[in-house]
Amino acid sequence: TDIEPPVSEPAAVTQMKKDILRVLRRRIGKDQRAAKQHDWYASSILTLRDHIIDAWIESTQRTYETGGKRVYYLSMEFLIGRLLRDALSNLGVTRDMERALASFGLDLAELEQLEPDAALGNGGLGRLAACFMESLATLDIPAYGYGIRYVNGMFRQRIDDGWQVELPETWLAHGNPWEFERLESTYRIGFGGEVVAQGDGVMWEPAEEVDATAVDTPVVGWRGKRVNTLRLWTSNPIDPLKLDAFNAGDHFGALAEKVRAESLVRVLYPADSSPAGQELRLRQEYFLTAASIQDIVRRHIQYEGDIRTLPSKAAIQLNDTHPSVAVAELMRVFVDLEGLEFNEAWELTKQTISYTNHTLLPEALETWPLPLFERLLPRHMQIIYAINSRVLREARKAGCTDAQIAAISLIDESGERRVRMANLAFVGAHSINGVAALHTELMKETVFADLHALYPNRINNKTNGVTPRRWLQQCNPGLTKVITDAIGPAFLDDAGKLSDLNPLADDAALGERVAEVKRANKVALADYIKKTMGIRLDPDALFDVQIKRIHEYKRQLLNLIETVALYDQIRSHPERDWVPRVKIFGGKAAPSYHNAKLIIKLANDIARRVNSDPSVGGLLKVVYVPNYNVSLAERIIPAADLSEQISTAGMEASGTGNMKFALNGALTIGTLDGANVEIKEHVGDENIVIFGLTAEEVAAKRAAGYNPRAIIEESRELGQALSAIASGVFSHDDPHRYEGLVNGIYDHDWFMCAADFDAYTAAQREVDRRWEDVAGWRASAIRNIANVGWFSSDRTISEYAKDIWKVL
Ligand code: DL6
Repeated sequence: TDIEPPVSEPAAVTQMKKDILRVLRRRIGKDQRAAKQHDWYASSILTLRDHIIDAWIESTQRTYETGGKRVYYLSMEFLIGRLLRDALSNLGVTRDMERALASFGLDLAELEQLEPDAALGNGGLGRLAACFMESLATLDIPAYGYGIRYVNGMFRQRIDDGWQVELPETWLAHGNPWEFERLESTYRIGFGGEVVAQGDGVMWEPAEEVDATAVDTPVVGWRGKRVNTLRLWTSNPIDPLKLDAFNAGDHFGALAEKVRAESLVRVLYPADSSPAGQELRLRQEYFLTAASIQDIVRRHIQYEGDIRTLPSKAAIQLNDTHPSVAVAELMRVFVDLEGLEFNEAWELTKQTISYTNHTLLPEALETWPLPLFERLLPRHMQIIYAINSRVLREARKAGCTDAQIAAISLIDESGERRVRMANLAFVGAHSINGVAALHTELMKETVFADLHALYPNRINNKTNGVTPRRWLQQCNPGLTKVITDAIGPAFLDDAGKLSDLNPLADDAALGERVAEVKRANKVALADYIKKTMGIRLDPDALFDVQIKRIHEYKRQLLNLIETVALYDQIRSHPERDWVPRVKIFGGKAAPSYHNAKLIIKLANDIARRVNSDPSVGGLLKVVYVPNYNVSLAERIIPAADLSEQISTAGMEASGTGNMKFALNGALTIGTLDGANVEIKEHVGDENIVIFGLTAEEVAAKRAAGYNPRAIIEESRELGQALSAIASGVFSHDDPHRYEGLVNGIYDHDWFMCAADFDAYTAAQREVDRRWEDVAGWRASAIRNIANVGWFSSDRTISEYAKDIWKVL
């Protein structure tokens, strides 16, 4: 490790070089000559991790010393992505690392590609949790994220002949240099069994038990201000090897407990909007919740001594209903283990817990069959009954009707009896928040109307946000540099300061520089697509992007139908001045979601046909990028000109992709749905293209009896596009493939593609018109960047901190 530094080398770089070589030798067991790329990658992370540890320990100590209140964010999903660039950049040592590695002939950008995406989440909800963790550390709020360390995260998507194929994601195959296993933080988690009388009370005697062990990952805030902990639980058998069974020759039986325990954390359920409904999922939810609550209570008792002060020292946020069994578990701890009276326990529980709702889709609201719930968690079932009788008595006293009482009840009695997790979370929380203004209003009017009437002060709004570190600074260094040159670096610490760009929006020189960066990002994306998919793209074409989970309400199908209509138009009117477009799609479908998988196939079928048709003359290209994930988003978003946010109004709770695109200077084409409504208010009507029915109009149309067939018969373009798809123009190998999909639009069109089609095509032509006004487009792009600083997750988290957690 004796290095002679070049004269001009900063001391920090020299030190970094020494550190990397020491780690390589001592921890990886290699010297410079023997080291492979992966060894350098691991050494770089371990070196950086050593830097982080001091700040981590210091942050923890500071919280203990000041006796501060901690935030606990319970989430079944954390969609983290890669951490190397994030940690380097937040610590301000990217350049040092680059130079240190360059001195060994290595390229940091190449090493970064070796890091697997930590994909412990499906989509929006999981990525929001990851942005929140980074913002909590940035705002210097003591916080723990609690989740599950899935061995296989979100599946890897391969596109075979246009079809989605799911493969296991093996992110841990080469180990995970970021994490620390904390064997001392191990808790016993029970399932099943019975409840027995004990003294004056009762005690749960589970039939099965596993151990939950903490595995910690440091989360570094901007400028390294604080390092918080993401604590993921892994499961271990209590008795890993039954030696007597093994010795008796039952080799598999001897390991059965180990296999059962490990299967608990084996996979992330890959459906984002419909509960899996399987016992293993409920076990996972309880496993996460029970381990986290034991950890929280243990820490509290250790430092405060008195369980009654828990609400003043701990704020537990439930990310959707997945961990909402926490309400019953905390009650169980208070009553059965700590000996509190039910009433007091109930007040403490409500003061400690708060809940975020992320969807109004009725099929996404989690419920569990009562017999299953009772078999797995018998004591929790008793507690839920006790809470229910209390709540329903309150409702009766408040004058609720039978119908209202049925809607408020924690038990759905309408068919097979089921436990309603959203109602449990609602009654057990002092705050219930939606994730965008419209969504929050709809919560009050629809799914929670009766609960809201009974408890009118609980629902509040916290519009989502995204971390500008990952979604601007790290993914788009070119744009970050241009902005810094234009308005100085203050926006790096306060995204609201991006508004200083507003007076410069029409400045031609700035417009030119922003456009140059966008073009460079498009060239880089085009290179990637050429290399990985063999499709050549024109970087001067308009890059029109829809990347997100594939779901009918998100209406990728509407975009595809419009693509077919455009394809038709270009061929019929080659004399017109068409704006060259590249339509980029990406996203995963839940493996059991038939129509979503068919939509992926359709996109690929359309792409194959359009891309090989010389008569469109390069005016239209269609690309389906396989295996969309966080890292791909970081590549695609900075290269987008147009952001497709076209869900049926009233169905997308918020969206966060919409914010990332705008922050990177893309214009949005979108409906008045989710956070689009607020983006429009911030960027101004002239800098966004809004079309289609409003949420109110969607509801009214449905109520009045919606007739898509009549609309299709009126719209020539729509009719032609649909019949082309249905008749097999894009599927010669199986002409009937899309008949069912298209018939669905004729027959019921639940997501109102037909109703919005004409407005959508008109909006697309409006986009073309704006694009042709080069200066106008550039000014709009700058106004988008300037006015979406408000959608920083720092703003969101500071609102949670002040209004809900009371920690700021
Ligand atoms: O709040 C984060 C994110 C929203 O931006 C999306 O609009 C919403 O669809 C998403 N919900 C989910 C899972 N749905 N459920 N349950 O990812 O949350």
